[in-house]
Amino acid sequence: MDLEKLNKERIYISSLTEKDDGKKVLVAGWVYDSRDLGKVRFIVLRDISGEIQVTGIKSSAKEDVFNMMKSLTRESVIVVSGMVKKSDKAPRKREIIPESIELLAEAEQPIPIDVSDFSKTELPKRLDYRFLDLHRRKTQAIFKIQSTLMQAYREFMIKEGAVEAAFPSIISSSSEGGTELFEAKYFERKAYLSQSCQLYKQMLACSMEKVFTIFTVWRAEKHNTIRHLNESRQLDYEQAFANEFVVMDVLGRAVQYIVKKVMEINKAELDMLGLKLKVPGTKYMTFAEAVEVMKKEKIHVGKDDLSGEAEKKLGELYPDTVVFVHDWPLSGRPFYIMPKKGKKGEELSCGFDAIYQGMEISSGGQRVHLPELLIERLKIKGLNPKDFKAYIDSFRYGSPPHSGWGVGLERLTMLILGLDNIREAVLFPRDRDRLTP
Ligand code: AMO
Repeated sequence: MDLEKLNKERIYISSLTEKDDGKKVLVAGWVYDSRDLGKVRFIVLRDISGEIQVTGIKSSAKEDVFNMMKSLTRESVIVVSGMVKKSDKAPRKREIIPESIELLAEAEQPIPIDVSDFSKTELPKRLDYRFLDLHRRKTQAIFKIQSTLMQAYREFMIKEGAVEAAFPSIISSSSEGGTELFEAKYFERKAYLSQSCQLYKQMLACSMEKVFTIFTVWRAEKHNTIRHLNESRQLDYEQAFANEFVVMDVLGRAVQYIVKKVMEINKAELDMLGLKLKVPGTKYMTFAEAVEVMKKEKIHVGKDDLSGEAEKKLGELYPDTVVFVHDWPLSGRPFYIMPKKGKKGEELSCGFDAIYQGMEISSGGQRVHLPELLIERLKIKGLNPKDFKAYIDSFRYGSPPHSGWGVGLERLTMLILGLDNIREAVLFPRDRDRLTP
């Protein structure tokens, strides 16, 4: 097959309309299904845009074409040249009467997983064969939507006047505190895979003011849950001259913009997944207020953390809402979050969490931009300020107050689409047990 010719002449199935009836077209894709009724043979051809029936009639078809229609295996890749014919019985109200069929790649049988719309293959097996699982229209729908989500995030941020940034993934010390770092050998030295671009986005915001990125992070946490990955992507934002309330507002609008774009662009994919979305509202509450709500609901919360159960309850009480919980106790927040005093002198922080559809999608806050305070906060958290010298020193020569947040891309995809496992929202998951494909 001349692939350049194919690219020039090929028509995507979803674009076939009345105007094509009676015309000769070239289509290419995968054999989704086939049926042999003796004198008539059908193939359902699927490309990335949709499906169409290809109908071969023994009495009028070329013999080699009619014979070939019987031998094609499911998921084989073919190019069909033929006439578009109006047909009330066919799913798209039209079918293609083939003049030639070329086999580009034969799919071996049996196919290891069911890729039909009615597939009951369990998630772990689907992930073992993710390349094949991506033949499924439902799987494709999820990742088409995720693509819109990333594109919408970029669009929103550019409209906000933010600059897109690319940060290093190999780092010399922790950026989030804690121990969940993957080690990497860096020549004679020990290095780590980045847990977050936190320190770099802060340094950059102190000159470029508004910065964003889509950044891959690695967390060596051993838990194996439906909402954690060991490698995930974050939508990060950082803004100078801003406190946590300024960036919570940006985050609320970003999520609204993203959901709206998905609703506009991905109507077909949302239909395929049987979903109706709503643009979320926003709600603000302090940590103390959230605790009061949970007391009434008899749900346990930690002294400086909300439990998964509490997040779930907030999702039930405020559906389709981004709930911002702010004014957290300082003890539960990372070293880089700015402290503040509560009304009764209690040690609070300028940190926040955003909860959407019952799960945390983001955390963030105002940062410590004062070197001496940063050293103090690092020590309190049991970290060695020497390991953070370059970071601390970056704030010595004119660094404005600044704030930001990070949203998990897969978490957000999972919650917008109501998926029951985060692995559904990542092409090739990395979790405690999975390193391939
Ligand atoms: P945090 O660690 O809370 O904050 O992460 C931000 C968001 O990223 C997602 N996320 C994860 N998703 C899947 N698997 C994981 N293991 C995982 N860990 C986090 C969640 C979470 O809300 N640097 C700060 C952000 C900031 O302050 O700017 C940070 O990384 O959706």
